[in-house]
Amino acid sequence: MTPPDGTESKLDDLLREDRRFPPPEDFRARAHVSDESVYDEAEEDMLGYWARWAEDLAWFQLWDQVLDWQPPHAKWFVGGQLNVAHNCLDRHLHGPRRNKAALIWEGEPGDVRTYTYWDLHREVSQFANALKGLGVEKGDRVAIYLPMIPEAAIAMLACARIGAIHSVVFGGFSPGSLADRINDADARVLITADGGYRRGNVIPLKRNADEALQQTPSIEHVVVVARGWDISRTTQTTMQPKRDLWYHDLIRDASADCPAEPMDSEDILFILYTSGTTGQPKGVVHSTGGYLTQTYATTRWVFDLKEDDVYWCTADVGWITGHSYIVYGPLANGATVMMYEGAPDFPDRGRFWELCAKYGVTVFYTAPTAIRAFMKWGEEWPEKHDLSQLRLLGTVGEPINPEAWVWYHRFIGGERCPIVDTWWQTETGGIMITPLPWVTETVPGSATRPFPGIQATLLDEAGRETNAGYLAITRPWPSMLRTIWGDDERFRQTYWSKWDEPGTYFPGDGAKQDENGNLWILGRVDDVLNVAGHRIGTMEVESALVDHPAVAEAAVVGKTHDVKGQAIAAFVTLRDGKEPSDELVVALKAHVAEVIGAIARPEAILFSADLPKTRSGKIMRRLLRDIADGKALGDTTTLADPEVVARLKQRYEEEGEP
Ligand code: 7RM
Repeated sequence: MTPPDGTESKLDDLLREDRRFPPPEDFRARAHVSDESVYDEAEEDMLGYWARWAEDLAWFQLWDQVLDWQPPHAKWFVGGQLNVAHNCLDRHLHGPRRNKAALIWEGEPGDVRTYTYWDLHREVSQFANALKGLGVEKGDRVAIYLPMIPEAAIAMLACARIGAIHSVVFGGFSPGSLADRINDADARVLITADGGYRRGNVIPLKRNADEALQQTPSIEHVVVVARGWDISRTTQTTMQPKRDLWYHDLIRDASADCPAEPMDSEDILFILYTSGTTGQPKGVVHSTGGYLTQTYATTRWVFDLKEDDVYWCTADVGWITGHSYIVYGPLANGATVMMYEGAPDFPDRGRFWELCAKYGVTVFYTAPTAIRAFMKWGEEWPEKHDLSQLRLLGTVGEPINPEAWVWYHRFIGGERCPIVDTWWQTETGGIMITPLPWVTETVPGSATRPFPGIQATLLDEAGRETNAGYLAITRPWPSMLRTIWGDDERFRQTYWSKWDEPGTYFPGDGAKQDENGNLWILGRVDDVLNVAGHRIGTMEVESALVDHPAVAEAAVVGKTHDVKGQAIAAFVTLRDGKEPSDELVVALKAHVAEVIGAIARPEAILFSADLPKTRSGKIMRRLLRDIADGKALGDTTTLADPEVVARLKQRYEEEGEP
């Protein structure tokens, strides 16, 4: 295998990690379950085990068959009927939970809204009726481009209620990226807002959407949420008569009586686009019964959520973590979910800890990149606030370095909170590899072992088991992706064709297993970058660069970054007659941000008259990564022109980061 750059030495450091953290006794004593036998029970009867989880949900019609597995296509709970919104809301209205806070939301400027389960059910039902009024029917696609406001969850649940398929597009994506996603899914309605707050600024979402809407013929209506009382004025929001409608106008007139549509277990719940190894993001398709079963189960066991917990996942709803662990998993559990709109350092670097103290957050789930930023800002920020309510911490999105883990444990968790390092992907829908905080002895940097019922192993190129190689999932799981929207062939090729053995899923990550059986996920082995926990395809950035009139060719690689994990470095060959300049560096960075979104803005751009290529014309990314990281050059004998690299490397060292 080709391990991601630097993983060998990184791994040696990791495996020297010998600190062990057994589950605290009091935590174990109060957990839903505390018995290790759950692993064996799941192994003995995998289908019975998942069926027992599914039985916790409310079904309109029970399934006839737990699993129909025709690799790579799986159907879970075949013949069953249920509705996700019904499970997340209606089910909780009959007992004391009806008056419990489902959602506690704080905007960046400090405005607060709390929705009980009753409130949330009412507003979701009203909005569901409003969508119906706009002609949205079961199976139609609805694009959602919203900031982190309650309406994001409401819109998702409203779609689920009527059987419309939502496609949430992260608010940081550009108009072009939004348009691509709308067009790929052929969405009829777009739900957006006049703006959203980020680090004291207003992101003009409707203005971006208007730009996207120039090239999205399928959109019939745009629903606009008025985020703040003066945002529309500052962002100069304009409404196109008939097409554009204010959310509050629709809600005002809508009935709160909207029966939940009975959905087939395999009906599609949502599409979520994610970066792959080509320039085109993939529309990952998730269905209903299996997805809800696994997100429900993992939320319950990994976060051990109880009635009195206040649970906060800091992800954005535009990512899978927001779908599964802000909205569906926690609400299916009847939990109280905290949601925050803005940046962690606004108005100061203590904002997250202030929020934890203010709302008494007990379970906190974030990303390693955020933890590394907190570390850098210093422990004086968390120390200013009372974090004594916290009882469990989680991380997701990228490998966590042991230093960050230990810092998180000490300064956020007060050395009393277990940490769950959860490995999973957009494609897996739910958590796959994770400690169970009530039984697992954790090791900083290791996601430990598969969740009960999940089977993962490490394989080499030839498909032989190994203790260092590619991560592989060797059995179907309920929340697995069902296909790529409109491209089942790509689904087969990308995930199910790496090895001959049918039904072996290739996630694209490298991993090692230590002598205790703990898994250490090392990161991507394909051309996908992980920048601050966001997946970005090198090809996407390359296409955006080549789209600029001055650029002939571009090669993009990840460069080690102490906070973001990886940063984007681009090697660019200019067209004849174009000269390298500082202005062009600035212009190219801005161009990429404009084409894809700010998350894809390269950190470093280096001009080069030529790029290192193999004799067959493939760009040698490994060498470019070495150069970007300032490492010694690897083997260059397969290069067409070894001189190219030597010159590039010398220049990079002389000029440093432009
Ligand atoms: C949930 C999410 C998926 C990729 C995945 C990995 C990396 C995620 C961990 C991790 C090491 C972890 N979905 N990744 N979690 N690597 N340890 N606990 O992040 O689709 O956006 O990204 O993220 O490389 O393939 S995602």
